[in-house]
Amino acid sequence: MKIVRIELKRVRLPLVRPFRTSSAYRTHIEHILVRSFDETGAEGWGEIATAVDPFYNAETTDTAWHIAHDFLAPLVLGKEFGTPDEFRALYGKVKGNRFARAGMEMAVWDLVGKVLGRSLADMLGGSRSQVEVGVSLGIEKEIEVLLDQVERYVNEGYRRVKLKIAPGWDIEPVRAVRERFPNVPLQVDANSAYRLTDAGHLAKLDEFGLLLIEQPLAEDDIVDHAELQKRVNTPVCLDESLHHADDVRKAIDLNACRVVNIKVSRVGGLCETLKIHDLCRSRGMPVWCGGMHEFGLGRAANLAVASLAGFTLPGDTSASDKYWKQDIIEPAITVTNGLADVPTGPGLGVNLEPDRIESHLVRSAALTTSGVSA
Ligand code: OSB
Ligand code: MG
Repeated sequence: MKIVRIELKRVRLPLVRPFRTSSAYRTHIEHILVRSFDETGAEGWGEIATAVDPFYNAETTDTAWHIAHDFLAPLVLGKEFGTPDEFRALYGKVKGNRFARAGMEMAVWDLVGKVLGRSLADMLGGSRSQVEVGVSLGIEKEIEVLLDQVERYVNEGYRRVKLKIAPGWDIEPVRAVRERFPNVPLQVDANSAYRLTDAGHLAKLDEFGLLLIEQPLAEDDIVDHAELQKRVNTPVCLDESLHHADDVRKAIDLNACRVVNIKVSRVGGLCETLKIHDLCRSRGMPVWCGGMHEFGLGRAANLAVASLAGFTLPGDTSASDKYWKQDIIEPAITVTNGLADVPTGPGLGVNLEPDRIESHLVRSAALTTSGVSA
């Protein structure tokens, strides 16, 4: 198989509700859709799920455009490959920039699945037809507003609640939620807002019976997290710090975490996701599937990933309507009683809505084996 044409489409969707974390405030999400064609005209789609700012990690939607357009596409166009692993080797010399690489690779998995008539979950080796999902709730101005949000999603059946925390918005909101909802499975995400010197403060979260505390310390750290884990009882979970399977191996060896968040984007794609899943399974490390406010395309990929046996904790893949008034796929992703169906159609198994993509389009480009065509 060869990729002979790649289209990039930057799409901007408004969030139904602004989302605040310790590091960013967002009202819109801008992701790049990758549409790849093989020599027979078959096509596959992927999603580059970057933020527009470098506040989660170093990549942005602009840098991902640059890497995909100026490096990844030229490296793969017209080159023969058999499997997604062989495809990613074509741009193996590109360092970092894993969100851009993940979106490129996703389009090829979709394409291969469509050609073979196999779903992504089937190709990955997934073993469930439905997955348990949770919800991720941003920082609010008032605790009452947060409590209303928790109530809404608990009533909708979500299997666990994740609260974003930051210095000044941590012990109090967590205590308030725990008092009102004594039995809800609860976890928190700090998006790297604390330092090791805050260990004593973070240990105050121990009394709330949290499932985990996600990425309390720096996004480029593993070592301090190991020290922190000795000083708090709540299991530490790493997100930002884990870029690939070797990072995960080191984190496990150092006891830097007791849970791993796997994000397809953050680790550079589905091939690396599988490697990390297999490693964690063999080491008895529980994993769950994180998210980056994906549109329906990336959301479908997350559900396929979460169908793998090692994903034993509910993920962040909420229904489309938690984020979008109108997703770019039809039907949208839905959640009933805290369960989402793993897509069964070929490839990612979703139907894109071209009109919706066009009406939210910010920028597009097309590249072929003979260069840039539009
Ligand atoms: O750290 O997990 C995170 C969203 C954007 C960027 C980073 C994160 C998140 C979330 C929400 O927590 C996950 C989702 O619902 O997509
Ligand atoms: Mg996180």
